[in-house]
Amino acid sequence: MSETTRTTCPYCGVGCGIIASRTANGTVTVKGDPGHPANHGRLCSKGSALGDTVDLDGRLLYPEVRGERVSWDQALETVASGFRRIVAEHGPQAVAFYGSGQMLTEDYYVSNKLFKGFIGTGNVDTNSRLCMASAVAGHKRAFGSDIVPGNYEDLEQADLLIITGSNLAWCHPVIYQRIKAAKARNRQMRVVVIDPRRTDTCEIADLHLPLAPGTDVWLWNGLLAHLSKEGPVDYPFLDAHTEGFGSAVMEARKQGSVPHVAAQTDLPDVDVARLYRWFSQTERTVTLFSQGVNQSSVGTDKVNAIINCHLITGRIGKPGAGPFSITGQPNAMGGREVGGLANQLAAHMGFEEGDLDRVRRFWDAPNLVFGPGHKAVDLFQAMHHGQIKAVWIMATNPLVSLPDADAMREALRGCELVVVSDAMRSTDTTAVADVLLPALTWGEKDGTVTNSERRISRQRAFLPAPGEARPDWWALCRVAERLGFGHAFDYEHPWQIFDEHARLSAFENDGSRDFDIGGLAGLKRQDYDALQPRQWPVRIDGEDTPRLFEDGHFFTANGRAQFVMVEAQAPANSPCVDYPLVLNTGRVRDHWHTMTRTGKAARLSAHTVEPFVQLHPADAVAAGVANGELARVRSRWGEVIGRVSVDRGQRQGNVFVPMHWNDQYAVRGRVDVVVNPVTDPLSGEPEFKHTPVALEPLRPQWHGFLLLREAPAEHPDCAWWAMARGPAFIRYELAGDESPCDLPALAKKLLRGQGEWLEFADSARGSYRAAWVRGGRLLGCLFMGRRETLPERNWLGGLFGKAELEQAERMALLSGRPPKGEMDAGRTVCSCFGVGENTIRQTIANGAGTPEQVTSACQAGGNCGSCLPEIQGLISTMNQRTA
Ligand SMILES: Nc1nc2c(c(=O)[nH]1)N[C@H]1C(S)=C(S)[C@@H](COP(=O)(O)OP(=O)(O)OC[C@H]3O[C@@H](n4cnc5c(=O)[nH]c(N)nc54)[C@H](O)[C@@H]3O)O[C@H]1N2
Ligand SMILES: Nc1nc2c(c(=O)[nH]1)N[C@H]1C(S)=C(S)[C@@H](COP(=O)(O)OP(=O)(O)OC[C@H]3O[C@@H](n4cnc5c(=O)[nH]c(N)nc54)[C@H](O)[C@@H]3O)O[C@H]1N2
Ligand code: SF4
Ligand SMILES: [Mo]
Repeated sequence: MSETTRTTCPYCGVGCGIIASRTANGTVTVKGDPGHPANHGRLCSKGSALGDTVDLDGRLLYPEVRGERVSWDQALETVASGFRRIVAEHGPQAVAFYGSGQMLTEDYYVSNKLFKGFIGTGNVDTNSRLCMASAVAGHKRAFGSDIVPGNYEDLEQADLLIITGSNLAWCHPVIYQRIKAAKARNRQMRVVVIDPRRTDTCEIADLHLPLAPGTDVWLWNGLLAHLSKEGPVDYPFLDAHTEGFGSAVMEARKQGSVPHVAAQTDLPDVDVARLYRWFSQTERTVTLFSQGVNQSSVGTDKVNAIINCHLITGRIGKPGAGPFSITGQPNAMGGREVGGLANQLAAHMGFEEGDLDRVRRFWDAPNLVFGPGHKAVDLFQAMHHGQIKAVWIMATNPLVSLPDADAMREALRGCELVVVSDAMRSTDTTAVADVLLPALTWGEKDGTVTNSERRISRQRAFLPAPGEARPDWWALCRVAERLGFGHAFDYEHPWQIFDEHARLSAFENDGSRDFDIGGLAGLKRQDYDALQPRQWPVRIDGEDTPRLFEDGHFFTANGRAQFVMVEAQAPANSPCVDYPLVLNTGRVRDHWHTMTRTGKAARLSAHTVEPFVQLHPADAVAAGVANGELARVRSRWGEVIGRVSVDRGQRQGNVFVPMHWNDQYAVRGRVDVVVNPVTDPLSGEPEFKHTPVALEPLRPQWHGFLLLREAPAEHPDCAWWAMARGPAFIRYELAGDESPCDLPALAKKLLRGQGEWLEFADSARGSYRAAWVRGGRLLGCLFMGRRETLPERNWLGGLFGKAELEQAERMALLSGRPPKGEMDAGRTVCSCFGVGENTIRQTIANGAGTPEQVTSACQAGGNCGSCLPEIQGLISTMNQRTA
């Protein structure tokens, strides 16, 4: 017997509905909810593997103060008395809250109310500053409020879909699949991808524009100028519903014509012209954008340059037309709704006197803050300067995710009181906390989240609360109580918090504010528990709003959308002689952010096992690095180490390093140590995609890998390692500077323990191999050598799944190769069925010419489909070679 619960995926902003089942023995399985409008039953690789991530391994289960386990009472008292003292001595601006788009709306609401309304500090910001802030600022400039006007169906109904600064295939895979299916249905549909890199998303592109990084405004201004001359211009819409057309177009025309734009963006003239022609010709055009647009020192301008082109053509608020900011985190949208950003108050209200007065009355807030506080990067810099002395961090890991991350670590170390609410015991951030508060996480917590298309869905608990972990709202309310504000925080269930939030959104609103969910106020507890996905605004009439601006009404003072005059500018820091390359950072398909959840799942970890540095072949030659070597990427701020991956899809002059690795998973794997702490002047969003860097080879004396059945108490003691979990083993990639002749001694140190040793040393070649077997079971194996070329790991890893090794396997063990001359499956491509790249290549070589044929031959791609773009990529490259 198993119980099933409908809930929502905790990863990306697609917000897929999930049906989770839990059997009596505690095993959790998940499947896509066919009834949820975001995914209609689909899930991607990360969502499908959720069941593998809910174990309690590594969880923070009890409160701690300075490393000692304490009772909740003691922990809460430490937090409350610390905040009370610092506010008394230095005023409320000396304390801060730093939250996350992974908090539920109810948690977020309470944190904002407590800090802005009762403690009285404006220093409440969130990791959404690192993510959505430029979209928010761009929306506000153009629409007068932070609105994504369209919905997912618009993406399917478009005849031209421009995907810019987004690797949708990896980061929003279910939306990518919906678009791919729509394209298969609608032969007219065209997809353009604008991204300096050739990503898997390009597999559905009719045109890929690998523009020079940071040059988006040139491209869009050029388009605006083109449209203003060649049309179409929607004059009736311009006249009735917009303002600022003339100056925006004048500025854009300074950009010059196609050849000038092409030169600035380093794109072929014909491709720029093609984009402009398609845009001109296609009424149903959607522009979907993400972090390649937002995370930039000119991010807000990029957003408005895009929106300008939709305004001039009147392509907004219509089916299949509009700008579409796709949300990163599951609840970045909900956080914006409650006022989680330092420059918002609550319920999409700002700091104008009317809003302040309204919120003050509604909350009966004694200490309502009067104006905006520090934005994320500034907030940590204010800690560094001693202006902020206490901070409560919730559901985010800033020492991995903020730029200039080592300086941020110093900032936290210098803080008098650092409180961290997390679900995991050991993260880079919990390592510097004074107080640790154990939080419930996905599967255990209960509340709501809002996805990219403004759809509010319930996350429901289906697992018991482990240890002493508690909901985040609960911890906030208990501290509020101790600070003397108990009467305003006496909630017993998230349902009451949601109700208050809904009432505030409708309070004295009368259509003046976009965010209004008054129709969801006054729900009974059972109605809240049963709440179906709803798309805001849901005003008092109770109707959902799939699309906004259909009536041409915007939320600016005069109701008109604003064209914004944007001047094209280069990013803040340019490459130079010492730092000749541009560092771009982002995501891989199967990891989520700082890996605290996905790092637990073997099938997700198998896709990319170590941090990498991807670069163009010409840059590899110039830097003197070869594919598969280790390299160091340095900037003025710090350095990171990764495995070199030479790839023609990378623009020359650019290197890409993933954001995920951190001190828990690798030595010097945190790329944000290298990233410049430059931010967009309007949105405060960091420039994660553009840091000048230098690259150099790292030439350790030896390379190796270690597979162990049990996780060791400590990470290996060698110069470099990166760790990944396998199905029944832990994998370490290793490198060190000891002389190869010391390898046997070093191996003994790494493979501590008893059992039967099998070993093979070839001192002439400087290589060493050992395995450690007990009772016929493989406990560990270690391969070391002068070069990176070591056996593949898959077959060896598979031996850990065996109760007893066969004689032939034992014999073959130290060769690292399957005994009967079989092939090692290679790096995992399909994480659902564990199908490796070598197997897929073999299948293609045997005649499979389409992803469907690959699936039917070897299963790869047959479940969630997240690997289909990669399979298509393998087919294309292999066909190119044979052609
Ligand atoms: N697998 C996975 N999925 C995720 C996440 C995850 O951690 N893992 N995180 C979620 C979150 S919070 C977010 S915010 C989203 C992010 O989703 P995306 O924004 O799609 O992901 P990124 O990899 O950060 O970057 C997107 C692309 O921007 C490109 N880019 C860089 N510079 C420029 C430029 O100057 N102009 C243009 N046009 N493009 C540029 C990069 O090459 C990159 O391919 O993903 C969400 N989904
Ligand atoms: N270089 C570079 N850096 C980036 C980016 C980039 O593209 N490049 N992208 C930026 C973006 S868009 C984002 S969104 C950020 C993301 O960066 P972070 O928010 O720092 O990353 P996460 O790993 O998602 O951190 C979530 C933390 O919350 C914990 N947690 C999980 N569930 C709960 C819960 O219910 N309650 C509590 N209290 N804790 C919980 C997890 O264990 C984890 O420690 O990174 C940013 N940093
Ligand atoms: S696309 Fe994948 S990660 Fe995003 S919500 Fe859906 S299942 Fe979760
Ligand atoms: Mo994000």
